[in-house]
Amino acid sequence: MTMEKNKTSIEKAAELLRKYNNFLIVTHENPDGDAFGSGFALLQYLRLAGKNVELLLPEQIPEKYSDFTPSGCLTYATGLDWANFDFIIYLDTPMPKRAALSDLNFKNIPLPSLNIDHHPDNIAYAQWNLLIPGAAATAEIIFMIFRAGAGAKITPEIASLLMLGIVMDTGGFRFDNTSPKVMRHAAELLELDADYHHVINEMFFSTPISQLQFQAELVSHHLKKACLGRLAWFYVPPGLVEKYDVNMRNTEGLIEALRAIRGAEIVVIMQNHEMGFKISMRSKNPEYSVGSIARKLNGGGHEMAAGGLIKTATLADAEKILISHVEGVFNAL
Ligand SMILES: [Mn+2]
Repeated sequence: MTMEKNKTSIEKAAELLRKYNNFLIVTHENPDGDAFGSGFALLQYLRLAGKNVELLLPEQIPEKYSDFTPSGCLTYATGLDWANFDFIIYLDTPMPKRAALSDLNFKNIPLPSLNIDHHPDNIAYAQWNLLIPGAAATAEIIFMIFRAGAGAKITPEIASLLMLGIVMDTGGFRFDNTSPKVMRHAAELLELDADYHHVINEMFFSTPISQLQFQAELVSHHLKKACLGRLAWFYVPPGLVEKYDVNMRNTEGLIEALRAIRGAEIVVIMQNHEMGFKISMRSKNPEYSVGSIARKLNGGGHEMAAGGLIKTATLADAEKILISHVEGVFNAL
């Protein structure tokens, strides 16, 4: 397979960061805490190493990350001049179509590239591909590269940003990807003076009241169950987001309310989409892969956390399709 051919090592990735001088960092659409944490950390580290570097982001940064956002992030892809860059780094992005490149065509980008990721379905699309599916977060891989010596030191600010990525992708060290290794790496980040309390406060203890009320209405009126309660989901009806004036981009923790339900093994948030219904799924049991469901439903992701799109006109059809796929996973054992 070609995928083996262009795989690279942590040492080689560190060497590439030392060698090139003008970096463009790109992460995935709808960036999450790991995309922001690893992107911001890499941005600040390369700046400290004296490099020119820009982080391309697809949208305004969600409120909860504003405290961690370094100055000078490039928020929109308009007016990118390739002459300003000699290297592009993709973070946490399993395939080009998920990259937050705005209207740029991936195939036309005239730069050597490095793809750093922990998604198991990464298709190794770059010139160099550092793919570690056993890592809990892309931020964990970035930490290993910095530790190997990539031209700067890991300041407390950079350690905090790496911690942010790790904390968000492990759900605060609660999810199944919480390995002994990631806990050791987190301990090293604490020793480097990562501000853990600030990260935890901003990520988990700063929910706006309107968002909790939005969640309460979902629990009271829009919580559905199937498969004897082993499948639970929220359908977010049109208008509810407006009623509470919440931004779905700020509700990363919403699915945790479903995950908390006793007996639920696969949990889903379903929302309207112009082509049907968008689903975000989590599994609480490593034997039940939501990644396998996502790959059949126009999506992808990790085995325990994945998303897709059900292309139907009606909610009832979308729910039928969801239930049949989840039953398939439950019955496969
Ligand atoms: Mn990630």
